[in-house]
Amino acid sequence: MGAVVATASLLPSPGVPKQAGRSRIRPFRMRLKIPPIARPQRVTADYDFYDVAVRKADVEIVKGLRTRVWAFDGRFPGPTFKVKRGRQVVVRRRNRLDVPISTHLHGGEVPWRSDGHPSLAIEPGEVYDYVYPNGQEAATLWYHDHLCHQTSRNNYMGLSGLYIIEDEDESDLNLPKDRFDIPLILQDRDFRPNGSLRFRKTVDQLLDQIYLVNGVPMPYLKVSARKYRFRILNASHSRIYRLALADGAPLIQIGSDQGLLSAPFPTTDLLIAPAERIEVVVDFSNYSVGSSIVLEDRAGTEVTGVAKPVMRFDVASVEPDDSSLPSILKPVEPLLPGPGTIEREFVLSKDFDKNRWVINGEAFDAQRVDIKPRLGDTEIWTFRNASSMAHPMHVHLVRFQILDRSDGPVSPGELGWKDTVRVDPSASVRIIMTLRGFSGLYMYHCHNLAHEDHSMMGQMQVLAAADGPAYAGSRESEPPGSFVCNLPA
Ligand SMILES: [Cu+2]
Repeated sequence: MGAVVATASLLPSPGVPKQAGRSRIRPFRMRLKIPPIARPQRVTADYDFYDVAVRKADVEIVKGLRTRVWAFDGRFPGPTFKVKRGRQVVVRRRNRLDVPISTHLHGGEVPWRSDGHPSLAIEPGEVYDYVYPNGQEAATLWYHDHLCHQTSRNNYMGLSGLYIIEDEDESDLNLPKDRFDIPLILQDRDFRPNGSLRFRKTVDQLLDQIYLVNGVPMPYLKVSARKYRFRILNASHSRIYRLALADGAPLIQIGSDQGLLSAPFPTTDLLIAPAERIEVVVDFSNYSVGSSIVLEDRAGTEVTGVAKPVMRFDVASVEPDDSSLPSILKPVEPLLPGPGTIEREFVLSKDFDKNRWVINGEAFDAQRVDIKPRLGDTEIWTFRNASSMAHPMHVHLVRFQILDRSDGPVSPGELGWKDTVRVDPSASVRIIMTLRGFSGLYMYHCHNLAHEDHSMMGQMQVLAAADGPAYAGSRESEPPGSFVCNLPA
């Protein structure tokens, strides 16, 4: 069965069957779409209320074909939430699909019952209200499906979108905003000749050759000769991109997973693993109207010798630019270990006998609590990769800083607050965090979705602080024994 892919010269894809028939997907034929901003259905004194149907929809991804997706509000990707720090939000999600779902707010400091626990499924026909306090600093978060053992499929089918928290510290900086502040959601996909998504179940990785940005294959974007802010999210299953502008111009990184860096970091080489976010400013004022700049993926070029196009910026006009790029963004105070710092080690490996991925030898079990960190405590976690694949490790609830990598220095672009960290093959990474927010059941796991499903995930029961609830909304969770996490038939 031949997939609908572009010509081999444009998209080198060793091992992938050539298309049977006319190529429908070529780079730079379709315009970048911007996901719509979600609108609250009701605004009360205490919170904004959103009502979102999760349903099937037929959308045009490949020109001239309809693709059936599972989508928030029928959108692929889902609508972008733009919320203010300190303003509580309730999102009601109505499951109109034929399968259970569970929605995680990735990077969100939220009560555990709103965290999308893989066992807290919304069954078909059911409704669930997620409460998002938005007490944290400005950051580009995202929401996506987190259903037990089906996260990979549910995400592939379309269940993800952006969730942006804004605050005054950030808006005071006068970075490029509004139509000059653009999300770029990266996903790779494959399609059957009829346009349907070609999901495959796998334990190791799912890499596809068609790059989508905001659900459009290798699009173009008309820009003005001025500064832009791009919020890049890697929402792919397994793919790690190495992004660069083809002409070697700098991408100026200003933020990572959990908000702004201390200072801008100009680079020509942006490594972004699944679930990570990188924010950049690109200044097109050095280009004349009529010029084009390709954003490309240089991962694997050592082998193929050919970079793959991601999208193209077409400089189409000149516009005034009153935005700023300050040399100091937002100081990130380093977290320091103290006498009471707790240390934990997580060995990441494959259990070849059972053909699954494990943490400290254990596959995920919803009935088992793996660790019990306490609110207010500072902890250092070592992720030791005892395998030959990279693992982007994500910790729910907390934000952390990267202390060191065994295989080289920590990039300046990784020195901000993070919630996901790439752990390279056979290497170790140490992270440091202070538990804050809410007590309850939260997950930590690999964000290669094939690994997450099979079954590189652990469960932590975050305990209330020793001197009582330190944060509003804190409460002990119910014991995990009340959960089921059925393996799919
Ligand atoms: Cu992994």
